[in-house]
Amino acid sequence: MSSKSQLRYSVRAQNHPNVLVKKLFEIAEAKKTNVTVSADVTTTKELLDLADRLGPHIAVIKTHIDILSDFSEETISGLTALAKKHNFLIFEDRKFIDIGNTVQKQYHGGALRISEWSHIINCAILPGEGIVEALAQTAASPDFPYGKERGLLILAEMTSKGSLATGEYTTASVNYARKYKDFVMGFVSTRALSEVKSDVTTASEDEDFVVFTTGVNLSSKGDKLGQQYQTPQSAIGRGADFIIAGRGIYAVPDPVEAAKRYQQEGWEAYETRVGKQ
Ligand code: 5BU
Repeated sequence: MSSKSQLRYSVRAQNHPNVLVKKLFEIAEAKKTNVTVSADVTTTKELLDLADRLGPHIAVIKTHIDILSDFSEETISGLTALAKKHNFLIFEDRKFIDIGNTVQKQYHGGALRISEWSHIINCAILPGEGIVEALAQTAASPDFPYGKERGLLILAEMTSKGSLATGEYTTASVNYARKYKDFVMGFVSTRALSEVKSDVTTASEDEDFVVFTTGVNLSSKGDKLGQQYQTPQSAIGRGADFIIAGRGIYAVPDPVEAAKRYQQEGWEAYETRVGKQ
C-alpha cells in the first residue's frame, strides 16, 4: 500500500495539489467519515430525502442520475443545496465509455448536465487513452465554468464476479491517471494501486491518488447478480480511502442508523491504518 495511505486525511489535504481532493480530505477529517453512500433510488423525492437524512454522516453521495424516473431542475437544485448544507461532494457514477467526442457532450451539457452539479465523475478506459484526454480537455477549457472543483476517477477494477478489469487493464488505468493527473483524482478499485508499475509513466514522489472502493456491505457477501461484498475494515485495510455502500445503507429499515454504523466502522478502520501521528 502507498505510504500516503498511512497518512491522515488532514496531512494529505495540506500537501495535495488538487483543489477538489484537498476539499474531499478536509470534509472527511471534519466530519469524521469516509463513507460514500450509493443512493440508488428511483425518484427525486427519495434521493433528496436520503441526502438530507444521511448528509451529516457521509463525505460523498454517489448517484446514478439516469435511474431517476423524474429527473429535473429540482433534482439538481435540491442535491446542490443539500451538498452545501451538509458539506458533502456529489459523485455521478455515469461510467463514461465512448469516443472522446461523445463523452465530452455527455459530460458537459446534454439532458443530464452532469458537469454542472457533479464534483466527481468516472470513466472506463475500454476506449483507450482518448476518453481520459477528452474529459480532461473539457474540464481544462477556458469556457468550462466550474473551475478546479471537478475531478475524474478511473474505473481500474470492478467488484462484480468475473470482472475483466484486471491485469493490463488495471495497469493502463494507472498509466492514464499518471499522465492526466491534473484532472484524474484517483481510482474506483478494490485496493490501493500506487505499487502498480505502469510502463509509460512512473509514479512521482508526491503521487497521492484517492481510492474509492465499492461493494461494501456489513451483512451480506453478495447478491444474485454477481455483486461481491467486503466489509469496511477489509476495504480500508486494502487501501480504500472512501468506502461506497448502497443497499447496506439505503435498503435497510433505518438508513440513518446504518449510515452511522458504516461511518463508525469506516473511521475506526482508518484510525487503525494511520495509527498515532
Ligand atoms: P450496493 O447496493 O452496495 O451493491 O451498490 C453498489 C453501487 O456501486 C452501485 O451503484 C453500483 O453501480 C456501484 N458499483 C459497484 O457495485 N461495483 C463496481 O465495481 C463499480 C460500481 Br465501478
